[in-house]
Amino acid sequence: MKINTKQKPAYDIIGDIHGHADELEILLDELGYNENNGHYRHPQGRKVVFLGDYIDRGPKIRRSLQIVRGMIDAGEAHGILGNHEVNALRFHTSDGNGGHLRKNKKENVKQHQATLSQIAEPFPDEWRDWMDWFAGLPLWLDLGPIRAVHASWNSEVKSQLKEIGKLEGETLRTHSIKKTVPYERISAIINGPEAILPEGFWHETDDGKKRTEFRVKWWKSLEGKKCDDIVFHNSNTAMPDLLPAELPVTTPFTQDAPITFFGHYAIMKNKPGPILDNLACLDYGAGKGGQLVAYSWDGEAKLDDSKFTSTPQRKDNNE
Ligand SMILES: [Mn+2]
Repeated sequence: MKINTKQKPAYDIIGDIHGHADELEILLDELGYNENNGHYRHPQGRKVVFLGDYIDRGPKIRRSLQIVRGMIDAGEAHGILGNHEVNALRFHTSDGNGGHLRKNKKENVKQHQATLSQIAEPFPDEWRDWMDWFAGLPLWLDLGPIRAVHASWNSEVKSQLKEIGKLEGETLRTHSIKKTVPYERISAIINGPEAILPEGFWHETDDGKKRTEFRVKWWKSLEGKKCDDIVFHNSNTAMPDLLPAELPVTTPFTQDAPITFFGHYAIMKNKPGPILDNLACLDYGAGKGGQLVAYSWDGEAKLDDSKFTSTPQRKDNNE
């Protein structure tokens, strides 16, 4: 391979795909990638960073996985784990007591149904291979001037999990028991911190579910804030002025931190943009009728509004 040492690394970071392979191919094409020898690559050597949540929800999960893995195997991309891949590993792994690490109950089956119907049931051997591949994906990526994580960057948890290795066998089991420290560590990274609304309050999610937990803006200090200031979700329900009784501990994100990209939060807005000069969420709800979004990074120290690329919103958008 010819290495151009003068060429600075340039990355296209892509948010949660959730089985929308057609949108992924439109986006890759728009970003200048071409499919050659079975995988996409960029003629100028740009690389893709995928932020996890490749599976569930969409119509072409198998094709999405083939594109993502094809690029990673060929050295054209990096990819990290999303909560949906970790959930899948748990869903299909025995807990040693006749159940599974993630209960195969109705709501969990529903969340995973598209993957079950499209891959796990028709191609069980192939599905085992996909799961083996998930297990070896990293929980975050630190590329120096930029970093990537599925939901929330947490330096403390990152140092605690740095030796975790492949998410299989005993490692997967010990990190899959709810209300334990190892489970919470993984959760901090792939689900992000949540708070519980003050007693008597709930909100309705865009799936129509009533929830008392809500996702918080983990890059802010939460002390002394109202729920409205710290909530990060797409609920239409007004938040109470009262503060939750207990708040998760967050480390406020500083201006000198490397540029950090994350997904997971399904922002249902038309115009993508950064949250801070050095922080951007790239999940604009492709799995829920929204857009698939990329940010093209070329070495700049501050994120730039004009460097987001998105696919159009689909007609099945139920907003
Ligand atoms: Mn997610």
